[in-house]
Amino acid sequence: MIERILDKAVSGERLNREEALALFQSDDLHRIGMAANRVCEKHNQNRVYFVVNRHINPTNICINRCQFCAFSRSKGEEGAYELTIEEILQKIHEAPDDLKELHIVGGLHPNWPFEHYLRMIETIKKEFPHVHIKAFTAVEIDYLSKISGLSLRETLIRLKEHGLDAMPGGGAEIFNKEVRGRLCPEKISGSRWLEVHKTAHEVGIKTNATMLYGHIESYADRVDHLLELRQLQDSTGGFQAFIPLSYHPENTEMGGQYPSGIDDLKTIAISRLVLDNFTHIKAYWIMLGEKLSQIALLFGADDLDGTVVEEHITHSAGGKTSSGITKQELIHMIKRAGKTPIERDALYNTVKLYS
Ligand code: V47
Ligand code: SF4
Repeated sequence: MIERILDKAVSGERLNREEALALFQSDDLHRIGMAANRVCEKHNQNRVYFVVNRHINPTNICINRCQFCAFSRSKGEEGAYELTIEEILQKIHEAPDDLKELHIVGGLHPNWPFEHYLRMIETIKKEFPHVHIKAFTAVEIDYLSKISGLSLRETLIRLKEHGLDAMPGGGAEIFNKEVRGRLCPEKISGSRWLEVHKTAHEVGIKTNATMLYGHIESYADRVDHLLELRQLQDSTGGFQAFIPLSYHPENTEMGGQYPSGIDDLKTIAISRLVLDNFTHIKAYWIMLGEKLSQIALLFGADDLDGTVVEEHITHSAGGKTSSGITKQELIHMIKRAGKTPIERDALYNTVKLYS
């Protein structure tokens, strides 16, 4: 049964909801993975991407307090922090000279005004004009639009004018209303998340997309989530990469278990097969672990993210990986998977090919 579905995907035909669901229900991981690898090679040949980047989380103070988030704190709570712009600049100064991307996301701070975010981006851009700024999830953008009183479009244009180059894919979680209501009742809806990304694409900001899986959602919820993303990508073409995010349960209100390695690989592979209009599928090594993310390169992923340096969101929730990795280690992982490492910038321009 799944052979026909996989043949269809490999020949470039689009999978429908029932077919995608049948793949999730199948235990034939090898066959699914091989098909995903072939589809991946159609998009990217033998290339696997990575970026010399640094993550910065300006604050963990957040008014939302999602049930699965172990990173956030309320204002005044023990462990709450807020970085000044000078402290952020200091962190970037400590990064290597070949830094290409800053990934900046944080909580919804109750008091910071919109001007603070504009100043943050502008100051970074002035001091580091050669570094791409990939910042603010759709959840933060919606919040910035609220606190500034500007429309979504105007908010995004102002951020772009001050130096925003791209947006990360966080905050998508699972679009299904009931599941989302239990995971993150305070968070913007799935349709608002999609609207923010649509508007970003319209004003010329490329973005990523994610899906948080392995908690209380069903396979059908995952499929519906992927189909919503595929539909928006058909109309805008503004997504660069899709990143499945493997749930980490420790220190969270939700609790539960880690998804299995089998589920991680299956989710990467099926994402590759369903999202026929996405060029890149990212195996985020921070969440998958170095060894499983290397295997994921044979199951449809063509990107490992980057050097990262400092990571709080996954590590607050029981992440077992180190917080950073060297460029040489990433190159080694990719080469040993039989692929060609490509160092990229935040917009997937090639910085260097390592043959
Ligand atoms: O928005 C929060 C998720 C996201 C947990 O776009 C959790 O290139 C697992 O979006 N277990 C932030 N996940 C990370 C993210 C990301 C990471 C790397 C690259 C890119 C990109 C985006 O992490 C949050 C939320 O969806 N998250 N808590 C948790 N306990
Ligand atoms: Fe806040 Fe984001 Fe954590 Fe939700 S996932 S509590 S929005 S930092």
